[in-house]
Amino acid sequence: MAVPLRSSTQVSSERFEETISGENRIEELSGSELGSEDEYEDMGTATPEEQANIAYLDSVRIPIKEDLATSTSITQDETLKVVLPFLEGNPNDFPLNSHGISQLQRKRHVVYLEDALDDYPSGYAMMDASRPWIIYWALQGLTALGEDVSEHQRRVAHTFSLAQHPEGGFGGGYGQYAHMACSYAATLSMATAGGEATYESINRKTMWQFLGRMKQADGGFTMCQGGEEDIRGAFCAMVVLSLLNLPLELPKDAPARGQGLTTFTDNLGEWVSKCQSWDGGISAAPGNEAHGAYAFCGLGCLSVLGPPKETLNKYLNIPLLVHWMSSRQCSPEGGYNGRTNKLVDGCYSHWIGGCWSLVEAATTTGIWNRAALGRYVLAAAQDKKGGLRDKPGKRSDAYHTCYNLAGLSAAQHHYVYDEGVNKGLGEVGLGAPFRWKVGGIYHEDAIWDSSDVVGKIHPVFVIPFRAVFECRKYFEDKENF
Ligand code: FPP
Ligand code: K
Ligand code: ZN
Repeated sequence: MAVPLRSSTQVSSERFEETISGENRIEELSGSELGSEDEYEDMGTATPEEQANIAYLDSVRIPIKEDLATSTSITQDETLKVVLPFLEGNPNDFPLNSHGISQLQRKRHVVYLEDALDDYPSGYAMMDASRPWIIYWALQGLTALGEDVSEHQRRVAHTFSLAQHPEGGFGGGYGQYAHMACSYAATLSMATAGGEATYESINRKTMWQFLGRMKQADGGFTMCQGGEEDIRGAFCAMVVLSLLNLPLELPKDAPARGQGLTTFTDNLGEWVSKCQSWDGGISAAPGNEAHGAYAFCGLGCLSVLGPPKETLNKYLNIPLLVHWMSSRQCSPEGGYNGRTNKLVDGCYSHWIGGCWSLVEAATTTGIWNRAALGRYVLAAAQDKKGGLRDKPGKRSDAYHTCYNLAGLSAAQHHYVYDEGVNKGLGEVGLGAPFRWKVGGIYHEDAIWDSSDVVGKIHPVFVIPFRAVFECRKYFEDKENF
């Protein structure tokens, strides 16, 4: 892709240098100043797609900068230097779609994720406790790319039968203590792989007892016995209870019963409410700094608890949350950061991008740029070696592959909460998440072609819709544990 005269990279990078050099800041930021007509004529033989990319970046303003350099402003400047070339040009030499953006490299990512499900060298031993996560990220990423993962059913069931703790819940592997995050990732993995034998390998009664031991008197959940209480626990517990159709009554021996609680949902909405911080975001626990990953957990938890329109509006200040979420979309990068004054990162394509689906079911509309997010994922987050990444210069991994793709799906699909969906399923007991459907795919003003559209992903459970409905149906049809 040779661009004679003046490459797109040069055009915007020069402006970027000018901007960070500190002179004429305000003038440079005033829209039309960013690109004169002459410069477009200058681009000579640049293709229409390349010209469109340059025009796009010229329309995206670099925020007003102060003279004071801090470690925050310095790392942000360095980040723009590594990201911009991928938005302006095509350093990966990927084939481009009809909008001049890198096509979704399905094959490379499928090979990458299949490999992530394979053996690991000894250096990865420290990752052993994260095995359920790695399996979940890989399986979920593969389904987002359109792959059938049912061939992995037996391996998945076997792996998790070893990681299941005799007293309930899942650990990272054989002999490890049960943990909320492992139980969440294990449940999602098994639901995604599907199949009766896989479902039957889950001991739902001891899982229910494990979750009962995690419930706290203030309404929240701990991550493990004696461990930290945070909003991940609240979300993971709700996901497992709902997908496995477990009873909402606390087990007889649940410690929280001693403090007057009787159900898993007692005081839960109130506890999540306390996690919304002064700036509108949601934090791990009351009083902490708001963060994208915890925002998704909070919204997900409330979206399991009941219809988002009811629960989100009841327990959260939505206008303030929308302001905080909108502020997370980085300009000109297009992707999201996870918290104020931090850097764009592909995983927040989901942790924040995915929040919009839930928030938009509770209020009229979100305030975000779907195309800009898609642009970041396709142009900057795809790794030439396969898999997706935090940002250019970082290695791809299963986590960033899964959540970049989930975020891309959120940008591309209109996920709709509809009371009329799935009549007969989820009529009692945490049934709200079974009311979602796809309303349509965004194509107008989009920067993706049909072949760049990833699969539909359930906005609360972040696994395929089919897996969600089949799993819940299977456990609704069972008489008891
Ligand atoms: C900050 O890391 C990240 C966190 C404080 C928490 C992240 C938590 C999750 C991704 C998972 C939660 C979800 C579930 C379902 C258990 P950082 O300081 O390295 O990154 P940053 O600079 O982008 O904030
Ligand atoms: K990060
Ligand atoms: Zn990340």
